[in-house]
Amino acid sequence: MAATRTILVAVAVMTVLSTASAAVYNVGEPGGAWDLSTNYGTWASSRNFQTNDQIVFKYSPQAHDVLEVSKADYDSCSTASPVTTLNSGNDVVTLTATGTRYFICGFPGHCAGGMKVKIDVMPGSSSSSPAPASGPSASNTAPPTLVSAATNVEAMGFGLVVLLAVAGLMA
Ligand code: CU1
Repeated sequence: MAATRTILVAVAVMTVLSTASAAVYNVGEPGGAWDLSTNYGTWASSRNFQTNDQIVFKYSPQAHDVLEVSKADYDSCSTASPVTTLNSGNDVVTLTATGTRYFICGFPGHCAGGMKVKIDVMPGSSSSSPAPASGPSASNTAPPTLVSAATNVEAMGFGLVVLLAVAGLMA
């Protein structure tokens, strides 16, 4: 029984560690939303996005949508080949990996009018390695970080299996 309790505590600690750093950001808030009047450069630069955080685009689907695009399409406001198209009006995007992600509005003229946001995703604080201070050129550090993110996901999955096994034993 003591062993069971130890496992439960370990699982609880692991769960807390793996979720403590996740944050949810409503794009443009406070003071704005996913609209034509928010300066997203200012909005994004004052926030520190980390892996496992979520960003939420809230808007009227009749007025806007959200396209995730490549850097080139972001720069040129091209809507021709989006990576992903979101149009629910309440779109949740989980920042699963480090790197930069690019989002624009696909409605004619809206991207050129300022509806474009780029999200630089840094390693989460649950990672044991310190966040690189290199900023925009951080893309060359992506491979090791991706490995560590995968390990975290595996650890979470393992924790879940242990929890289920313990629950089975106790039932
Ligand atoms: Cu729009």
